[in-house]
Amino acid sequence: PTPRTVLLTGAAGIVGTFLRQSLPEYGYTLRLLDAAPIEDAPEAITADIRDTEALERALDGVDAVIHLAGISVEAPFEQILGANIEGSYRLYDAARRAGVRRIVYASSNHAVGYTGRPADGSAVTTDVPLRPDTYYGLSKCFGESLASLYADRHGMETVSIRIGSCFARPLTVRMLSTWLSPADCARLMHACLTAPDVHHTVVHGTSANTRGWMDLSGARKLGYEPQDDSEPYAADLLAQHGELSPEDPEYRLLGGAFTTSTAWQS
Ligand code: 15L
Repeated sequence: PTPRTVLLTGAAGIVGTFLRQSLPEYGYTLRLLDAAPIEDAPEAITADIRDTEALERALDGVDAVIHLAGISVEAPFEQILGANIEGSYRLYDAARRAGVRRIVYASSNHAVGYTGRPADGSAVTTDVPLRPDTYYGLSKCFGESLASLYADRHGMETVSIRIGSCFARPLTVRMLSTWLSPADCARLMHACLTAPDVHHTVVHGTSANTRGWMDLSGARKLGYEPQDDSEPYAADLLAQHGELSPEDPEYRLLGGAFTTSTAWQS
């Protein structure tokens, strides 16, 4: 059965804001939770993702969860540990106790950020070894494993999406390959919420980019049909920045500049 009421954690973030706008058109009623208040949604629950009482309230009567909450870039380990690792555990366990069947998790390309671009021009599949490029990426590996555990142990239906780059438009030359348009993000979430026979699965989340190298067959199997392509943005971005050199991590490695990020030292 199609879930009707969906809890969106991290509803104030970039992806959360896109989905707050797009998902109601698919017929969903959204419950919103974020650590930060949401100005145009006074009904949203403002709470830390580790606050189990707030999670119980947020999950009451919910059919499915889209779990976006957490730090979305590299940060010192202690911060990642709290918001992303403990936070995801608290969310999954509260969802289990509340009897929620399905969780769709915003994982990231950074769980496998050190994966190299295939020399033969083929696409990277979702069964490559985990190669996190940051503590942030490491927390996404944890989230995917948590989803696997809760599917095997508790029979929950879990989909982890290794999202490329979800912004209104691609912002860098690398993102011509990794872009997930806001409209395709909604299409993908809808597919992940409604696909039958889900146990635990990991899929990629990008648009149908001409320059893409993240294999979308898993997402397509769930019913995702991307409609957008970053190519119309290519001429402008290339005029501004030029083509990437093959030695540049932005070209060579899936995680791009995250592979050289030193934000964890701050
Ligand atoms: C991510 O996982 C980040 O949340 C986002 O800020 C982008 O940087 C994206 O990956 C990306 O790889 O472009």
